[in-house]
Amino acid sequence: MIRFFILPLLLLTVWCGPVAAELNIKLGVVTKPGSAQNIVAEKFKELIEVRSKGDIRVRIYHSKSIGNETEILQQVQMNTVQMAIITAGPFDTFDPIVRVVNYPFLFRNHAQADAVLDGPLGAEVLKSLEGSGFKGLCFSENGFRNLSNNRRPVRAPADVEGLKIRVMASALHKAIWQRLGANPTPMPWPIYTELEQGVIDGQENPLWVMVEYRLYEIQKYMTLTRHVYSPHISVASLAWWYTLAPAAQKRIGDTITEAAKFQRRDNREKNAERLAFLRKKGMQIEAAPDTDAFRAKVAGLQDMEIYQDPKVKDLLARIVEATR
Ligand code: EAX
Repeated sequence: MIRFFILPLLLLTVWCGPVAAELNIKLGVVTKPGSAQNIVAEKFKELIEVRSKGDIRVRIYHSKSIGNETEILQQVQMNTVQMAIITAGPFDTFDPIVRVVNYPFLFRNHAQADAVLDGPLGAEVLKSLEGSGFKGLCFSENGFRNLSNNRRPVRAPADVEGLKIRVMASALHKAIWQRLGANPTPMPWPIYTELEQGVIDGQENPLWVMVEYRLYEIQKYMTLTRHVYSPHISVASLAWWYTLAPAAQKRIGDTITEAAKFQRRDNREKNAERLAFLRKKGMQIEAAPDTDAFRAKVAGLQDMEIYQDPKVKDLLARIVEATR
């Protein structure tokens, strides 16, 4: 008797088991919902879950629930987290190649940034990350970074003198603010409390950060310095990537790129509105700083030690040429 029941049961398990070839992706961002990184992450999740009919599932870990950006990247290296969307700055300690995309006053506008980053030069940056265990997938954006502080209006580099400015974990960002005469302090994101308590006078980030993290509550002055165009890089764990079938790799790569492009458009569309909002909240905004003076102060930065790796130096030279 029993045999008759067991056979169909066995067949059932055989049929049902492997059909659900589910891929579960843990994706990390440091920021909270509403942030630039989260918009990429949520778009990616939405698109890929629908298109794979649930075969690929994405769980987003955000709001520092699995650590700061450096710590998330370490988990991606170990494949305990499969994907992440991380500001280019903190990649600096893993691969100095990112110093080329964070070079000050490199890109004049968004179109130029997109052309370089989505083209062969950007592809070289992504490829280089494989040396540190990351599969570089695409660039989304934080945007152009602006200085804010709570001490005084800043129009020219002389006004920056002695300000304590929080910077990302990046040798380049530290060097930039040293050159500008500030007192840069590397610190992981977020930094609201440190600003509020006056441990630091200021910080630098794109407009969306001022709004989403409510920095207008505790920072009186902002200067549209646009000193660095700050991308995020979407990465996958290389150890995990190698285990995927080519079709899955392609689907993930294409979908995250689509999400990144969606986010860049979305971010840019909202900037005018954000600026108006920050003004309304009482921030004093210097919209026409002496950019030439800032640029002159950081000129020659490519001759510093941080650019001496031949591969980095060579790629920087070619990107500078492409953006002339
Ligand atoms: O993405 O650390 C930083 O300044 C980043 O730009 C911030 O996490 C927002």
